[in-house]
Amino acid sequence: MGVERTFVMIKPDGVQRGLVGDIITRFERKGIKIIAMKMVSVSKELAEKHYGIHKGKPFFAPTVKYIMSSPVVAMVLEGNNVIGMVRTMMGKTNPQDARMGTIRGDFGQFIGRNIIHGSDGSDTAAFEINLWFTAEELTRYTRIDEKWLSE
Ligand code: IDP
Ligand code: MG
Repeated sequence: MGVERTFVMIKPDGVQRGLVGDIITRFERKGIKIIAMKMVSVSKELAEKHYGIHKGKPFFAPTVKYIMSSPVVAMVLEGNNVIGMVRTMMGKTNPQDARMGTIRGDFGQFIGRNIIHGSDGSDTAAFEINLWFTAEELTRYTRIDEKWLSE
């Protein structure tokens, strides 16, 4: 709990299918703050580092290829308990198992095309934010609705 940061990536299928606006709108309306955002054409080196934890698994190479297949939107989100909240908003890894109302549940059909990535814990969030962004790219500001979000 407390204020956290998480790394989120709208994957190539999310960009190609025109879902960027809808996905970002969900985070904005939840009151989650975007502190960094950019489009990235992902290199093999970056893709393999990002998915390094899955090296050796059968889906490693296809997932690296998928993430390099078209630009992605990379962002850093900040807020209370934001790591878990984003995972809840994303839904389960396999869109077939993800509940309706979640991003993967509403928009996806296949585990290998599941639209969005979000860090799964505080250690991976720190690793991924550092991998994708420089310190200068992380902005600091107060949203005007912040005082209305908490008791
Ligand atoms: P997560 O994205 O929900 O954290 P992970 O198990 O960390 O799920 O897997 C990372 C990514 O690898 C998934 O989001 C998906 O793109 C891909 N992936 C995982 N398992 C499979 C699979 O069985 N087939 C195809 N792709 C998979
Ligand atoms: Mg994961």
